[in-house]
Amino acid sequence: MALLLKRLNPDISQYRDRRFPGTQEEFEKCLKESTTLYIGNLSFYTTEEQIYEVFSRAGDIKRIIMGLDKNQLTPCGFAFVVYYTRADAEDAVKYISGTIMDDRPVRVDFDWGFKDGRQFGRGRSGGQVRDEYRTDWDAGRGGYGNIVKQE
Ligand code: GTA
Repeated sequence: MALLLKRLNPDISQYRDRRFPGTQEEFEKCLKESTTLYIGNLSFYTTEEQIYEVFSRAGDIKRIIMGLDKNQLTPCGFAFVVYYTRADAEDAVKYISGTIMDDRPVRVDFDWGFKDGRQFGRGRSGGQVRDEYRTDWDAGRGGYGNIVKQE
């Protein structure tokens, strides 16, 4: 019963994609059924091969989509991993979240599903939004955040 309640909990992800083309209910339904995961807090230097190596431990991978800076077209610290089955995606969330890759704990989040265009950072500078606002130095993610760099 506890497991069932957990599975139906709408807080399956803290993240809400403001560009999702539907209602909150439709968004939550996608999250509960999807075989797509968002992998965050990656180093810009982590490769698709490394992601494959780690995430295939949870099951066969259908597709990996690297997140790209929309201006430079270089990796900008996230990826989508698509499994063939929901069970494998759930195992990856359970067992791979927090795994250290290139000295950083990766964040594994359920995702509503990949659509073309979602591979690009949405920050004004081309990378991820979080890298616009960061005030700390992060060598694996291009140094200071973009707003600090511009000051
Ligand atoms: N499933 O957690 C996620 C996730 N994130 C963070 C991004 N994506 C995610 N998908 C899932 N789970 O396809 C997806 C997006 C898109 C791609 C790139 O990755 O759906 P993005 O990171 O560039 O832009 O997305 P996004 O997601 O639209 O940014 P958002 O939600 O505004 O902000 C993300 C984080 O940035 C916030 O949680 C916060 O930490 C920081 N941030 C945002 N605004 C500010 C601000 N004004 N000041 C300080 N920090 C801020």
